[in-house]
Amino acid sequence: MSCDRRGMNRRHFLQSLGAGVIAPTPRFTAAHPEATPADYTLRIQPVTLELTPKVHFKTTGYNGTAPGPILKVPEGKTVSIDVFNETDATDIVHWHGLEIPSNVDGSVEEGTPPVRAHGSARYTFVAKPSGTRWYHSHMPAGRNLNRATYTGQFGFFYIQPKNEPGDYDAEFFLAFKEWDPFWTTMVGTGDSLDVGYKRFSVNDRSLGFGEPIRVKRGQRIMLRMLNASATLFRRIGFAGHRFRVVALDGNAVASPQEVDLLELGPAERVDAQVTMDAPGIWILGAVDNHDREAGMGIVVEYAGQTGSPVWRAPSRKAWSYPVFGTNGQEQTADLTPIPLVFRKRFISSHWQDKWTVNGKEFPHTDPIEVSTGRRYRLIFDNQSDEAHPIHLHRHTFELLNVGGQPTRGVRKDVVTVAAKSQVEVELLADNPGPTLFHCHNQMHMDFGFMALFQYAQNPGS
Ligand SMILES: [Cu+2]
Repeated sequence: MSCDRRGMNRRHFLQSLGAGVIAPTPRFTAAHPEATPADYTLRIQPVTLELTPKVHFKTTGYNGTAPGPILKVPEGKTVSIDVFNETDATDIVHWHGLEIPSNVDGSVEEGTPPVRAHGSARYTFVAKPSGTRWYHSHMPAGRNLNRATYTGQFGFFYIQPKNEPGDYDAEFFLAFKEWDPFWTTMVGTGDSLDVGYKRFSVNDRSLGFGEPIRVKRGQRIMLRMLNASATLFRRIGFAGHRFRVVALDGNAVASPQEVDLLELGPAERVDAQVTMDAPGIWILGAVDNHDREAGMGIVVEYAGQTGSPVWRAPSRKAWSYPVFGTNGQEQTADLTPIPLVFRKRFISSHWQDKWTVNGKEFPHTDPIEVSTGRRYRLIFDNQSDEAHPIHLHRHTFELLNVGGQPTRGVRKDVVTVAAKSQVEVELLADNPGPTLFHCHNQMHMDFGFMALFQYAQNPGS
């Protein structure tokens, strides 16, 4: 993890001793005489959630809560985070959307050491780039629905830009999450296994049971939203209001637009401003009636207003990334193409499907080789009949073409590739080190949908 010596010190070493847990990795044994405590501590712990009053539900989270604490760090700051694993299973924390070295990124596939059961680790890195990032467990779950992103192990990691525009009166962090997963079969051909959920929430409360978002007429609010689902796409509306989308996956978009409806694949983020100009008591939540009524929503309450919260379905249901970009006519001839073909392999009914990248399942997928400083056109060719949230670690890519529509100016780290369609993105290979590439659907990544980008060794470097 932290090979950076700023992260190793005697006080931390002693703290580790005091807690009776020392990860047997070199960073803890090379103690320094000068001590500094970590900036943050995350404790992986069992948590009991009360999404609705007096109904208790057990999962795993950070620091006794789920979501975990919101980490707010200025861009460019060197941040140290101690992770104590107080569970009986190995885990790891991934810093999603940060451009940091492989050995602290939080992926064992890239070479980050895992955090053993009852062990600890310190992660030290420079927080960048600015924007709405997040952190979450990055273990395989396989058939165990009490692991990884099926649990409450997630939280916001907001990296404050050096010059925060600040043209809003209040900001709110909203994570959309399903709980209590169970195995079911997929509607459609084959009866393959799929995951269903019994409970739904925004942050740690179901609709109607948490504190409302309290606003005043005339305010402008900033909503920083995350789909923390392990497997599900999410459509979100805000009765009586429109979202002005200003950033996707934390990155400012070229053309901010007002929309009625947001769509977020697993791990995607949307930052949207809303002008509070419709006094009342409203619901912001899932467009899907079942999931919203089962808890995926939050009440927005104007000062001085009373009554029951009102839901109205968005009038227009379209969502498309290029709306937030430019026409994308810039020269792209110097990009080296890398085709990545995604296919499903049906195994049998009541069994998980397997997934292939260029014909092979992880860990047998071929490494994708890139060279430092070069630009690539990644061609995500989804030949399956399901949409996939495609994620690349440690890098931000720019959308070039979405289902035949050229664009520029939308930069992301997860992109939803619709069924039987293609998305092309530009990647600048500027962060050497093993880099994980995968579908962010936990079940898909666990059953083959993963590959590793490798940087070529440059002669003389
Ligand atoms: Cu997928």
